[in-house]
Amino acid sequence: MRKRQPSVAIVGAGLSGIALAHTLLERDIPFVMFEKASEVGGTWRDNVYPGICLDTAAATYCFPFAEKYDWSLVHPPGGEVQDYLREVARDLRLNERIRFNSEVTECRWEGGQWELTTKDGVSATADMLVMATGFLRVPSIPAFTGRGDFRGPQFHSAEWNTGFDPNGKRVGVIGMGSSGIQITGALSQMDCQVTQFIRTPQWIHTRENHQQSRLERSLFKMLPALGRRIQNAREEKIRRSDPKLLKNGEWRRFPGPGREAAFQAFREDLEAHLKDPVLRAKMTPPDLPGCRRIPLSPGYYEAIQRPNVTIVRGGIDHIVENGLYDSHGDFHGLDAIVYATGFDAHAYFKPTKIFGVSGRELGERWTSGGPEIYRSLMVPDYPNLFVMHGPFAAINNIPIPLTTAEMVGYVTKVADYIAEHGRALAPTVEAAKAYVHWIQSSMDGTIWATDCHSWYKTADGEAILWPFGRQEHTAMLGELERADFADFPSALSEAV
Ligand code: N01
Repeated sequence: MRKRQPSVAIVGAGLSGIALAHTLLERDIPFVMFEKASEVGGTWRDNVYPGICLDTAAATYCFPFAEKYDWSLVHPPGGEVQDYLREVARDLRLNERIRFNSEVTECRWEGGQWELTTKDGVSATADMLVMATGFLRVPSIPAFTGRGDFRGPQFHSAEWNTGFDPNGKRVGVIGMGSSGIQITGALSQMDCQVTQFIRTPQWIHTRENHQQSRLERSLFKMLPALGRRIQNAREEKIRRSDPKLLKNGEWRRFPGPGREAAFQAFREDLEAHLKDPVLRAKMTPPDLPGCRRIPLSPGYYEAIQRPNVTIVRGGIDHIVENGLYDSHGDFHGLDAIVYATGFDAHAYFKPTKIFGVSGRELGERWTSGGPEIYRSLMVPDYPNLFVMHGPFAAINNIPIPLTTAEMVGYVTKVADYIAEHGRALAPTVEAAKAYVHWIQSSMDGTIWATDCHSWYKTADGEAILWPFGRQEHTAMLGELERADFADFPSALSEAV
């Protein structure tokens, strides 16, 4: 039997899909990509609200194979990140290989391979299936009473109405996650009245966003390692003077002096920025910092003290045709409502239906039985399936391009195995259970084990994220532990 490389179907042309495609091109592994939109970019294509910017340092947000040295700011606007992703896709000539406007609705393991069907009824087959569909993709708008009665424009932050001009309007922003903070910050500088409705205030990282100096830029270009060290030193200096101890997130993981010191630093920062005791009380979060992702905002505290911004602490009671009533019963007249109310962070690949060996649908299986996952990537009974950034993935404390590169490395290890042996692989139920147990039992003592509220947690309060650091991540995806897998017949073994 002559061996052949397995073919790969990638669903999603965002950051992870592009990273994987690059590696497959390099290794001459055949692949096809499906993208439901008309261009690449994922979250950076979809989120175009005013004020959007990258909240990690851009220097750590590049693909290792496409380093970029000339970002306008350390935390550049979202549009610049989207331009970067577009350019990388163009340079890799990916656009020729991506089936745009092609939403995959169903994937079925049939005859030792994956059969994919799109919304338009087009079908395709591949030996391996990678769901690179992102983890904050499905917007969530609570079922507010009366929402349908509102007469003005209303939309989710990730579905910004680009034809909407906020100037001269009374705009309500519901929510104070990273999106609500950035939107309120941007609107506060326009000629509009902004009312932000905050059910739970968050701690904010007020780190300065500066331009890279010419020296930094040239160093980045000529000597990437040295340039990065200078950048890190500068970031470190900022961290020391302005919320401290953020370097590796250790304080999130273990109680003790580190956590107390971080709490103290955030509290002092809030007090230094908000002198008015009423506003300060309104903006003081009930939870310790670190349970949620801490939004970066150099100017948010200044923004909410501008005369055109009003903060309402509390929930929404109901919406009417010209505004809304808050949970205190007060009416707020509004011309537009922005729902910065977050995402279904546990949707993963949904609404695509994925049927494995037993014919059971994966989304339904996870809903009824909890997330059964191995190394946050693979699933028992679903051979050669990879869910990028699946349950318990490191979406909180390690730059996404780095974790993505390690996941891509793992996918190729499996590809090598199946090319060599002509068999498909899925983790055993025991191996997946052991992985989930390892993570769950490691949550003890972390900030996520406290009674705090965050999109990292499910409705039942279970934290579904990676509680360790980078080193553990690298080690976890370093080796293919053959004993953890069951093998299955594959269409590859029919190859001649
Ligand atoms: O969403 P969120 P987000 N009534 O879930 C409120 C990334 N990101 O889109 O806390 C009233 O954080 C909810 O209130 P509460 C980043 O990882 C990155 O802002 O549930 N309010 C909360 O205030 C981030 O963590 C960038 O009480 C309701 C808000 O809506 C993640 O995306 C930029 C409500 C939701 O906050 C999500 O951020 C933007 C209700 N019924 C986002 N339901 C970058 O810069 C919800 N809320 C890279």
